[in-house]
Amino acid sequence: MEVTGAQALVKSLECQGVDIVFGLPGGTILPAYDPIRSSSLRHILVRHEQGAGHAAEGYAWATGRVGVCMATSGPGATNLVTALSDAYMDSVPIVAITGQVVSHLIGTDAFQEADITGITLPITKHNELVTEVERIPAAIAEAFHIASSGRPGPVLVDIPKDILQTQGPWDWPPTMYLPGYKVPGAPDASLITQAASLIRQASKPVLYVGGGVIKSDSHAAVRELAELTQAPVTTTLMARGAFPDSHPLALGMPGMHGMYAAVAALQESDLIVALGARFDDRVTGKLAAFAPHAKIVHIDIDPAEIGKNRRPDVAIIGDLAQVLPDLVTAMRAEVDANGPGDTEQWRATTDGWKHSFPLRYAQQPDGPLKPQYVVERLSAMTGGEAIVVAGVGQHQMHASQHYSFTKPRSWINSGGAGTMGFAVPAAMGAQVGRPGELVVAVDGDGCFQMTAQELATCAIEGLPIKVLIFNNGFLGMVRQWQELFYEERYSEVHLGTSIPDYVKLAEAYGCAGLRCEQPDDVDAVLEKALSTTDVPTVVDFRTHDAEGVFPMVPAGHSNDDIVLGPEFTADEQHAASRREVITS
Ligand SMILES: Cc1ncc(C[n+]2csc(CCOP(=O)(O)OP(=O)(O)O)c2C)c(N)n1
Repeated sequence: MEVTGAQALVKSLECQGVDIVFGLPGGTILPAYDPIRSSSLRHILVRHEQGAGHAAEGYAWATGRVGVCMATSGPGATNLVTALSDAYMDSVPIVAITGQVVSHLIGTDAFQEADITGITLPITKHNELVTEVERIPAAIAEAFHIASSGRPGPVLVDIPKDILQTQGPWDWPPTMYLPGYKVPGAPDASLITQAASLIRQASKPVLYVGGGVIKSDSHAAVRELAELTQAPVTTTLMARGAFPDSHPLALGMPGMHGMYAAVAALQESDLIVALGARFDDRVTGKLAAFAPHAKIVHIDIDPAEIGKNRRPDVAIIGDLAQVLPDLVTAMRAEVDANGPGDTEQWRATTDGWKHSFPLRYAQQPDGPLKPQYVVERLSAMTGGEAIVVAGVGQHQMHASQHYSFTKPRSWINSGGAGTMGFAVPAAMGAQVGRPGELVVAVDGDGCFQMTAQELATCAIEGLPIKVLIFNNGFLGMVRQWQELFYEERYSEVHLGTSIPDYVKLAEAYGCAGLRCEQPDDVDAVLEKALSTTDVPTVVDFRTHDAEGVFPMVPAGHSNDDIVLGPEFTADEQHAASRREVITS
């Protein structure tokens, strides 16, 4: 059977099981938009291609499936770049399809020409400029295979307009030809035994759980391993929700704005078991001073991560979904043969740190309204059951710290790239992927203004996301750094709280708009927002403009230099610096 390239593209997407595409058409991708009309695909017309990219990411984070976005050539394609780079940093499986100028004009500076495969080469797992119509089915099949297998990531397929218009054969499934692409196979059993033996012998083990645990859906095995070994567990910014925060073994998030107990436990540990984590600088602080006494077991699907930042003692390359059940079995055998490891003393210490140096902030009854309080109320009122999506900045850290996560795929954020503007479109994508569930974006006033136009998309498409703007009138996180490291010389961080009027803006976009200024009103406003399901809702929370995020390890410093923050006394800080436990 002969079809046009455009038809082959759309049929390939259908055969691939795609039902949602986020996109915005233009000249070169136009041929593909015609068969979309009569296809089974639901196309969501965004207001900006960056929104399509982040929506595809949000969809992928929330569902575990590949998110798809589509754009025209030139500026349409370059508007996807930020989202592709974001997806690359956070290993999010998305496929981007872009139109390209007609083949004979490539390289002539034609109208809306951009070398998008060149531009995105370093920020995609793979990309391809399709040069023959016959390639389309295989190019799409390969794109989905590469995006979703091994360490997931973004793939871009660029198709010139004439190729979309040319007739070619239709055949599915196509033969994939990926001679250079290898996904790790079964893990080495002897290494798993070695890891189990190290874990049993350790007296201060810590499970360092990264985003790979969520991606491989291995949270249940992590819990088994933790309970079997009685090792405390830290969940990185990428892994929030992989282990319930209410679990007695949970230490919370490590790193620059991590819980004191998580940071201290890694520093003092004699064995760190890194699971789908990458020893990112925001976790390790000054690398040379990170966890100086710890042996490392590093399990990751990407061989490039092994030894990249910290040399492991045992390295296991493989899919956590395969490795972890084997490790749990080996651990049981180890415990049966040699008895359980002894972590009692260690547990007492880490529990002591948790109780001595918790998150602390002061909400006065008459205000100003603290962002931490809003997150805590959100957490309590949703029972940790919402899908929380964050922007980038102080609000992101407050959300990650103060929301008590109960399950995986309930936290979606831009971890590696730190992309302001991520929250609204990513929440949109999450809502598309999990209709009927409660999706709440916690956003900053700065971030929100970068992609707020997708509220129109949400309103029109019937996607009742809730957007909680933490309106402190500042680019708060930058303000905090200027306060701490530039002697309070504030430079270009003041946004002001009243322009735009977020309530009116919400209404203009067909959403409900609410405002909350006082702590006493938080519950009622949240209640109203959470129960509004016919339209998206935006809440303008007027939050304290000078609130900082603590604890904090200053960038480039050792994690030993962790600062508890202004709510702690000098004596408490002193005790924390010496890793004491306060008993009174
Ligand atoms: C696209 C982009 N530009 C700049 C930055 C640098 N940056 C990081 S956090 C931040 C401030 C964010 O302000 P806001 O959204 O109001 O959140 P807040 O920190 O006040 O909670 C900035 C400018 C970034 N991460 N992303």
